[in-house]
Amino acid sequence: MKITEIVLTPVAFRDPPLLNSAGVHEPWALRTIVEIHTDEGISGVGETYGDVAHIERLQQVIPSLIGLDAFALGPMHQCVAAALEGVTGFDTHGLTGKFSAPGTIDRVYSPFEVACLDIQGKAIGRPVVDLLGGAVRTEIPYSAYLFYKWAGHPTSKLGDEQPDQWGAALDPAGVVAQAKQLIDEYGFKSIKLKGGVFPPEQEIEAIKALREAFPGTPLRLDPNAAWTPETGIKVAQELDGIVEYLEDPSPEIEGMAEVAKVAPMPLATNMCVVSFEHLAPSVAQNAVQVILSDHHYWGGLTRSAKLAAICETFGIGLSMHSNSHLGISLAAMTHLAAATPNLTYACDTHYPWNAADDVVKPGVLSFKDGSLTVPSGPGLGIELDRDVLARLAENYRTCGILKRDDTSYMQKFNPEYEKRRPRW
Ligand code: GKR
Ligand code: MG
Repeated sequence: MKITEIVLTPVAFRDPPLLNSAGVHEPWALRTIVEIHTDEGISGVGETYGDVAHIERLQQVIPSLIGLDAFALGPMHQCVAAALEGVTGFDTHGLTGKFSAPGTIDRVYSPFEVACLDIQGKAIGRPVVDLLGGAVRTEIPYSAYLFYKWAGHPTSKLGDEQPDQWGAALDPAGVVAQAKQLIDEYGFKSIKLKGGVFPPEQEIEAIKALREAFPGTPLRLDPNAAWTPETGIKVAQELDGIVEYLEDPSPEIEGMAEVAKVAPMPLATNMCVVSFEHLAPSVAQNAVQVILSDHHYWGGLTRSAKLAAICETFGIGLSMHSNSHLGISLAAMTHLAAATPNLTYACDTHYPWNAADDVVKPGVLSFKDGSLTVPSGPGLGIELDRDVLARLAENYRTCGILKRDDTSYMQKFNPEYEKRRPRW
């Protein structure tokens, strides 16, 4: 089954003003929808980042993929590597770690791999989860992903924003109210708070308020490396017995290792271990005890399964990371989670923040009790909504954003703001 055509459609969708240690989300989030067509009339879809540098890399490899067999994933990875030869790594929109050349290859390869798995599943009439070894679970739990946020996007200055459907969350009461809203709507049974926005004492208070409001619900805090190891150790001690893991308290493998020596809970990361070459130094220093996998940069679903095997070998826990995304990614994450026995934590998802603009036709991806049922249709089991895709492609053409830049957007309203990691 030969690949005859690959179509990239960059899209932009509405995004609320979510705060993090690099600034604040802009009004539009970017993604790229990848469609692969074959000579047998079967097509598949994938979803990946929408930053312009990434789109250029995708374009650069497409000519070498035309004519490949849609089942030939190994050769496809080699073709991507060859097409990117000489390309050095680049940062991925400021929040996750630095990508070396091997990491960049996996990141570019991923959406093509997912689209081919969609094709393979359709060709044999089986869901993608069956291509990954079969479902060890059919209900996939996700966590309520809370963010400090402004009431809405400012129009000209901070303070003049029109509240969106979630309103502001800038203190413990606002964070608890947001958790209630998300849990009422989706039924989530775990909670993650994105931190690194306010001084650590305030974020500890927010976590304690969540603990009081939701006794027994697993909690996590992720400041995206906003703290020095010294601060990370203090926060870890304060949150002993309160969080199931502490995510990326401090920068780099060395910083995490320093915190891990003392922290009473496991440390998790999606920042300092982001490609296969980071695993050996991290294991050697026992820097992290949980890795947040993410098929968008670990090389698709099949290479994420390899990561899972390595984690199992070294006794490292496995969770799942997310960025602003649409339903194609959510479907792929759900198939992967269903096939990964040692993925024992509820997965992260930004989906509730962006669900109103999904390119996937409604029905298949609906949360019940905080979980998604793995789609049972062939391939990813989802269908693209062409009208929405056209609308989001038009947004991309007119929104004027070419790469995610949370820091510059924050500086528009707060010119003194500087991105600093660690900050406290
Ligand atoms: O969307 O602001 C955000 C998050 O901070 C995201 O960019 C992170 O990559 O969710 C991510 C994380 O867990 O670090
Ligand atoms: Mg994180």
